[in-house]
Amino acid sequence: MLGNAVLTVTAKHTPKRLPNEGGACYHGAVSETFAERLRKAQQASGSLVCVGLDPDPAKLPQDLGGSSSPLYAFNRRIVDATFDLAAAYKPQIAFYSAVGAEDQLASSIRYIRERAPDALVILDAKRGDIGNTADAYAREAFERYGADAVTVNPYMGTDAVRPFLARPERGALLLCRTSNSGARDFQDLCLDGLPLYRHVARHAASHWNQHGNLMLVVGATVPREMAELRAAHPGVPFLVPGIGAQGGDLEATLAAGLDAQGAGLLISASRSIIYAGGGAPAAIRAAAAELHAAINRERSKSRAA
Ligand code: OMP
Repeated sequence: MLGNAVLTVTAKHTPKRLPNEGGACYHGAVSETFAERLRKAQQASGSLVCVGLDPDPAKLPQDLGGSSSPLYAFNRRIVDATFDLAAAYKPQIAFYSAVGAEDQLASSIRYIRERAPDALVILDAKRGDIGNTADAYAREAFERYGADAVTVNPYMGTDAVRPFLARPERGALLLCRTSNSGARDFQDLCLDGLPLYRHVARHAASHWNQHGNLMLVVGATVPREMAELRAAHPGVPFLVPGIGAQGGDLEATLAAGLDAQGAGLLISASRSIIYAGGGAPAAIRAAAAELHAAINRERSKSRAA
């Protein structure tokens, strides 16, 4: 029973393979690839923490109520409190566009560049549309906002992801097995003996990763699925949301997802860090420091084992 849901089905097939050149092509030499940027961000900070910048206007710290740019002011506070603890920041675009605050998103990204120049900026926008629209979305993420990477929904296939992968110095983070409860509705469906999310990972790794600039999004709420994905794709880095407010198991996540070098993950948390102690700077820092320390304890154990 579909109720009033609308399913959109198109008649055309998308090409099976990603051409070497195409879509929003990268022109010229690359000074640093996305894979190198990721490694550098993790090494410079000694951290796998990604701080999610999801500022809900209804939950802003009271002392920022009088600011003319409250989202930006809050993000500055978060970045000041965490700049030496985070390998990445991940603003979720909806929190800005919903209130017409794209300018505050752009200012926040500029501030991250000043305060934490090695940290990655991941624009969480979960894009994915036909080729020319996807191309515009890629320009929005990489040119308008200057993000290092963007989250992408691969459901529409090759032409929908191609523009996000065409620049070797920028990354595409593909939704694979997401953290939410509804993920099982489709992502876990079995097809030719494998769940759909394993097909996404396999196709992405074998057809879409020519520039090594792809990560898979795998939730901390599903460590068993993460372990399967790590075994099948030992060299692909994962973005891992679901720690903190969603109740993901950090220890199980690290056991499942760390790669042979004790890295290969960005562990993302938003609400549990930014609203700690009502958004007081010391509490934000303490929450990020606790996550950072807990991750690094497990990494040391895994290296010693
Ligand atoms: P917290 O639950 O507050 O840590 O926020 C999680 C953030 O990660 C939100 O911005 C979500 O949109 C995002 N997210 C998930 O929660 N689950 C996923 O599977 C994927 C994402 C994402 O792509 O970032």
